[in-house]
Amino acid sequence: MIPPLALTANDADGVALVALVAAVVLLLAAAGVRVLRRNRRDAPSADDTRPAGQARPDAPAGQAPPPAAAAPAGASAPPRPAPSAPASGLDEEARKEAYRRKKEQERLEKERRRLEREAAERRAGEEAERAAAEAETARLAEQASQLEKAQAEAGKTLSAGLAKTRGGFMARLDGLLGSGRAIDDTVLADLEELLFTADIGVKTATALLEAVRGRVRAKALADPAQLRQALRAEITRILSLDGAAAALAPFGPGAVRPWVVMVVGVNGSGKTTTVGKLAAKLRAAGHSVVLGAGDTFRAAAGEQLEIWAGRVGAPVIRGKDGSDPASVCFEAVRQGVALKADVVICDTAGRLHTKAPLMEELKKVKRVLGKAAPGAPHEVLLVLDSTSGQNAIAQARQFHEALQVTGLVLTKLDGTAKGGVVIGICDELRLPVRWVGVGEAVPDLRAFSPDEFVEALFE
Ligand SMILES: Nc1nc2c(ncn2[C@@H]2O[C@H](COP(=O)(O)OP(=O)(O)OP(=O)(O)O)[C@@H](O)[C@H]2O)c(=O)[nH]1
Ligand SMILES: [Mg+2]
Repeated sequence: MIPPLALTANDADGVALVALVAAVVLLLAAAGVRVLRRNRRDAPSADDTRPAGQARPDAPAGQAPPPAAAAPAGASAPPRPAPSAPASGLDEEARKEAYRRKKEQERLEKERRRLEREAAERRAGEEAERAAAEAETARLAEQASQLEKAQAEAGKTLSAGLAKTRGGFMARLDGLLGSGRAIDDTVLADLEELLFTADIGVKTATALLEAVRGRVRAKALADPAQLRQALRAEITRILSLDGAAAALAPFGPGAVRPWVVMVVGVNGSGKTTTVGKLAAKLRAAGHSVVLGAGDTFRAAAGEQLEIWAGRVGAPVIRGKDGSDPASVCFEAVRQGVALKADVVICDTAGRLHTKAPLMEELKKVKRVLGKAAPGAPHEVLLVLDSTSGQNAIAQARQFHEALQVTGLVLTKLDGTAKGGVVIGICDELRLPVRWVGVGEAVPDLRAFSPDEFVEALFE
């Protein structure tokens, strides 16, 4: 049973003490709650980027933010997050910085590419300029070499080849006729002396003199220019054999196949060289050619012809040194027939024409050629060295007597002032000059044209 409540004085003091302690505890608890609340309010939320201590913009003015929800009872407290506002600000700054850096890198990359492109364009431009300069240099070099080649192919002009003759006989003639003298007997006497020493031969010199003398006496030639013109016309007439068909006929194969050419002349006149040059010209004109090394007398002659044959692409028939030249030439024609060649050219030995055995040997070659092919040889070419002057006329007469020469080749005109010999030979022998040699190269063998020759002589 509970006793009735009756307090003594001591009891009253005890109660008052307990009440005081309770009041202090309550006050302390209230103060603790307030501190806790303030702490909660001051702690920024994860998405709050405001600076610490600043009120949320959506919070009513003067109102403290609501306290965070209390953690469920019994749950362990989550790790306290790092203050979120400074971390977020740093990320943003880092992102902006990264963006700025990326942009800067892009700009630098773009700049680098632009510089690279410009450098490449500059290099390409320089390269193109260099290539153009090189192409131009090459073009000029090619042009120069073409010109050189064309000049070499064209060979010496006839005018260049006759320079020495012009400087001799023609210079003296011009000296005589260019002095402004009236044409009288003294001039004719000087002209006579000049013609007789001009390697054209006495007979031809006399004929030329007589042709102008009559006209001077008839007063048909009044001045030196007219006399010069009259001489020129007379020389042209002699060189063209008065237009004889043989003089005008072109050199080369006609209807006959193979067309056989026998080349004769004294030693060293230029026979083998002429055979080689002719073969080159005929080959260039599209003819097939067979060569016969009919000079079995001189050891090196066969090799010399072989070199030409190799150069022009023609077969060459050779015999042993000292073997019968007629049988070598016969074999050459036989080969020409078998190969259906257009032309057979036979070289021959060139001992002195005064030696009877040479002429007999050549006559035999000619006879044998006729047995190898009907009508052969179709051309007997006499090669004369123009430097031998008057001697060439004597040689021509003897060769013609023995072999019935059909055409002449005057070689080495480039090396002599005695080019006038051509006039004498044509006049005395009435044989057509087929070719003239004005140098050692193939193009230096030039087809003879009376007009061209006289033009080059009188220019
Ligand atoms: N300058 C010049 N030299 C020439 C000409 N024709 C030939 N020659 C030279 O004359 C020399 C003799 O020529 P060849 O062809 O060997 O004379 P060849 O008549 O065959 O001589 P042999 O076989 O010994 O009888 C060579 O050095 C030739 O290059 C010419 O028109 N002008
Ligand atoms: Mg020879």
